[in-house]
Amino acid sequence: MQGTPVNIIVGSHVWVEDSEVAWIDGEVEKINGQEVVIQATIGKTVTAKLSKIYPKDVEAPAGGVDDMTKLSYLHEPGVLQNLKIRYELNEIYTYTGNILIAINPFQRLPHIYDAHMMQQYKGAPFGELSPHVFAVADVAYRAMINEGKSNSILVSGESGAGKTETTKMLMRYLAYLGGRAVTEGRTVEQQVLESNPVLEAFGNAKTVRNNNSSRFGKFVEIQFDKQGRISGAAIRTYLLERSRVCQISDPERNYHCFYLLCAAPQEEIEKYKLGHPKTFHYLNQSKCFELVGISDAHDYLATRRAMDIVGISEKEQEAIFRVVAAILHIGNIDFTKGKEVDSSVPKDDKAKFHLKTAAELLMCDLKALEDALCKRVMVTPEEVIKRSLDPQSAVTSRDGLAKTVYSRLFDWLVNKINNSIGQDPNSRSLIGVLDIYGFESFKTNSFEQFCINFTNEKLQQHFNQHVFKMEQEEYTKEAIDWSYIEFVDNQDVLDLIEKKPGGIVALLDEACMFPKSTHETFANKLYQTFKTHKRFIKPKLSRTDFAVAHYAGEVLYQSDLFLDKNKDYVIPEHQDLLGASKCPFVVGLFPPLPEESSKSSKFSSIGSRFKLQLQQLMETLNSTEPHYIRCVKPNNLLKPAIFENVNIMQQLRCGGVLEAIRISCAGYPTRKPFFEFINRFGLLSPAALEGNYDEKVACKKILDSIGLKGYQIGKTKVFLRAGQMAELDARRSEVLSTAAKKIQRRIRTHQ
Ligand code: AOV
Ligand code: MG
Repeated sequence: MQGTPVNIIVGSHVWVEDSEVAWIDGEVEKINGQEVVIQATIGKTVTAKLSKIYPKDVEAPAGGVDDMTKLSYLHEPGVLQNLKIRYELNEIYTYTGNILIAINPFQRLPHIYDAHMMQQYKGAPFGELSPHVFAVADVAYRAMINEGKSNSILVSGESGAGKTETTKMLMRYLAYLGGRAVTEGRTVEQQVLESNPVLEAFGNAKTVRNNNSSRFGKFVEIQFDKQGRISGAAIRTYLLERSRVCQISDPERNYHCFYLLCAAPQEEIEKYKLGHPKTFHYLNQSKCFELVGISDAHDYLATRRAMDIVGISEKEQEAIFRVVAAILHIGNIDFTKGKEVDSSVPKDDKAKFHLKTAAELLMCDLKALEDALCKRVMVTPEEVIKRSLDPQSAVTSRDGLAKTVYSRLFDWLVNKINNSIGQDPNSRSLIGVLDIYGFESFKTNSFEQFCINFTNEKLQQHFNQHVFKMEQEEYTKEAIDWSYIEFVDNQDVLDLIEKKPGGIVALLDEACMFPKSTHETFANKLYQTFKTHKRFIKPKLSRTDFAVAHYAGEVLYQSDLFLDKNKDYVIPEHQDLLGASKCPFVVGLFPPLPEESSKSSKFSSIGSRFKLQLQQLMETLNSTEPHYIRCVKPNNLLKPAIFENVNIMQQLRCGGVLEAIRISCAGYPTRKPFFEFINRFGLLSPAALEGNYDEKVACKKILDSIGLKGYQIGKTKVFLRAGQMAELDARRSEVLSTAAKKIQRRIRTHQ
């Protein structure tokens, strides 16, 4: 960030770091060498190192500025203060150049998304109206129409920051711009919009961080025809969280659809033999069944309506919910030891009832279902034998079945929606909207966090390159030399993860293919291979954990489940069972495997497939003009009007906002139009303003008069290096105070 200000003097207004609230402001009282004593406005006296304090812009507008690049001092405390002032005024959007920062209001702000607003933003030049998601969508749309080039809008931020809400707003605005005036039946844009509630019902759940947390990543590609009307769409999804189907902890919930179905009209409850969510093992591991302010019964009907609109037939809907109900019943099949050694059987009548119901709903053979759960087929050279599973293994098998069925169901929905909306082969260009999980670092981090953080490294690289490019463009426009701006890339972390051969993903695949591997041998292999890698850390006290120094911070990963979670493997018994269902819908979820792979239990790697998906995503993004929206979660209580400084600072860091500012600081972070510059600093060199002066020449004279080096004069603005604004201000205060003293002296001599 901005270099150490050398021009701090007694009386300067400054920011000083504080462990609790990140930054506090105050006035310099004393300077002893490198030590500065500051009288903070909150009342206390603080002593800090000169290198740790930053100048405060006392002339900053009271309501903040709508673009960070308008700040006179571009540094962390300035950025934070600006966001805070604006948030208090319910101005949740702020630009940093072309990046939009959106702070979750956690309340419906009146009118900011209504039809009138949409109308106002339509075609308005960027930056003319207050910062808004509509403005970003509008720029993307105009750029697409005018240049015929595809655009993308990348929305990021941590869980609960508002990505999905932002995405929906963007889609609504694009549908408004690209919709047809006259509608007959279902329109493409309507279908695109209604895909959201359907995907949310099956892919979202309440978590500790967000009551409506998306448990998958999503890239929606909206296609437009020559007239700029929406003509097709494609939805790509990434890594649905499978484990949630069987395992949840208080106070979270499972996927919404389970609760919706339990609140369906009585007729359906009877048909699917359902009851209160608390009667199902997959739901009652948590005590949370209801969401405040949400009616599951209402949402069930709303989901059915949305399904109608996206083109899922009545019959298909019936099958979908039948499968959802079947999963709940599967979860209630408990096992106990059977007569033979290490075998298992349904525990009691209740377990038998659920087994029978599950078989009926999936329309498969009852005995075959029981066997698929409790037995494994062993093929030896002599014979085929059925081996029994102990109760513990039967439960694992059962949960495996539930997870597989659910994830297949989710994929089916995505496919169906895509087919039903349809792609436009003649589409001229598209706008892609990305709503993907932000950087995660929890107490325990597993394979999922690894993939998520890998995604974020990829996006971060894309972001850096873009920001860097934009900076260069601005310099070129003003005819400024930018040859000496450098920035540090995160390519080394990406190499560590995805390099082929030898990256972590490749080593994980190797471990998965080698039957004797365990997470210990895997971890050891990592330790050996990356002994000297700057981004890889072997923690001292662990034999299986490893840490990666990501751009947003270090994350410690627990390797225990990496091998298991990387294997995408449907147990052949499960495949055979459901492939033989009498319900065409269920069979459709389990299409027959190609001859070869069904014989051997060939492993397919989730990590490698995900890597490939990311590669494709990056290729798509690289062929578009990107726009960035960084969502910020102001507090962890999910409540309005609470602005937690330290928390927000951390997110700005992780989201690359500070990095963008850093890149900008590496060049010329402060830009002032000539007339503004002269207004503020003319008094430093009154001679420069004599007579009929040229603004450009005057600016140069002022700067030279105080011996500043390295600044540049553009076509319309002065470009200052980091810290130079502070230097100018310090000189200005000196001049002002000398002038004041002179006046006082004069008054005294006259008295
Ligand atoms: P996320 O998508 O970023 O989290 P959401 O978009 O689901 O977060 O937002 C979380 C909640 O914040 C929403 O349910 C709303 O209550 C509220 N919210 C967000 N944006 C707004 C807004 N512009 N106006 C009013 N309320 C808002 V996750 O999916 O968990 O990463 O996986
Ligand atoms: Mg979301």
